[in-house]
Amino acid sequence: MDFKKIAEGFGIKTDSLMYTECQKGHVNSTFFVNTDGGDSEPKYVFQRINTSVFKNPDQLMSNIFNVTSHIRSKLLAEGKDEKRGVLNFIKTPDGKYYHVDDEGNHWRAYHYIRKSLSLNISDSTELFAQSGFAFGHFQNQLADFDASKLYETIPNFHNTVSRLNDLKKAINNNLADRKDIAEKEIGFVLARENKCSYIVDGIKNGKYPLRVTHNDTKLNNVLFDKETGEGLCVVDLDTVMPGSMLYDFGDSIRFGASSAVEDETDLSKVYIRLDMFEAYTDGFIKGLDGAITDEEIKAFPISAYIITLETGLRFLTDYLNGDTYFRIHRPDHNLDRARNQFKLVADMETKMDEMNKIVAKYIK
Ligand code: GN1
Ligand code: MG
Repeated sequence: MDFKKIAEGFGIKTDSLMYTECQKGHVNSTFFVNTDGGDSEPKYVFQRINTSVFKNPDQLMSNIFNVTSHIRSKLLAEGKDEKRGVLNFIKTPDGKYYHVDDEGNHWRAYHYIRKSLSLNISDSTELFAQSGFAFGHFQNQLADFDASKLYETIPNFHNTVSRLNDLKKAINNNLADRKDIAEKEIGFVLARENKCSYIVDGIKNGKYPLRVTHNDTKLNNVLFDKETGEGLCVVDLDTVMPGSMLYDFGDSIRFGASSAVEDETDLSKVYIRLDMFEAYTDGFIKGLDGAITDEEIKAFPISAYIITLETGLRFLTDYLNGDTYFRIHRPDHNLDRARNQFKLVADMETKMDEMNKIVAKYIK
């Protein structure tokens, strides 16, 4: 890939360009780009959009520009630093949201937020509470955003029932001939299929309101201030769509309240940390600043359970299909990830009462 040419695609002219690849995402490819020479911080982030997942880059980027400009105007009105509180995307010289290179790859670019860091795992309850605040606040900033302006970038993204149906299809098709290897994991999901409709039904019957949600609230999608540890900015806006806040809560817990990283293979190290669960609950509710109902709070524990089950069964589906969706770094990576998520699910089953007790403190 010719990064200098890609930079030029965004009107960035430079003699010295260095880049490193970020290893965190499973879908797009992300590169930190330095144009100053030497060993200073990166200046830009370039991302190659995975167009087999995000099939309509125009709609995807239109969402992102609309959402970020909405948040920017909020920050400006509050007198906050809009350079660090929201991602600033760069348009091409002819006003486009992305650049297509000679090989047909779609690229977007934004300014790197200086003195920031992102984490795959943290032991700190304070930091995790900060991430909860950041995601809650993000939702709050978008509470008056006109949802009809948003395209659905991936239909049925958190529809756990349709995810379950995809798994059933993958079991039937057995494309990669791995059904027998994953027999135990398949059985684990099928024994819990009646749980999958909980949030979907709650949305359908009006128990949980539709809100503009982030939908991919992993700890590593919040940037922290390197010096103060304050949650600065929410990133990875590809899946901002109308949904339930329960998706956002649940996904944060499955990732950040786990005692281990998502692909840890020593399952004895994988369990849900209740102190982290409590810290996130507190930060998230504070960030939402009242924009939440008691019914939603009540469903926090079950949402963590369902989103963990959903993510595990998505990894399992991809394993059965031959690893065509999530980027893998070793053979059986998706099976390892699925096993890890199912260990968390099983652990949450034993801790449901304690989680319910924690959230009960927040219900009026
Ligand atoms: C993917 O690309 P990344 O790492 O932000 C996935 C999420 C999953 C997550 C599991 C668009 O997120 O839904 O929860 O992997 N994103 C998409 O780590 O499918
Ligand atoms: Mg993502």
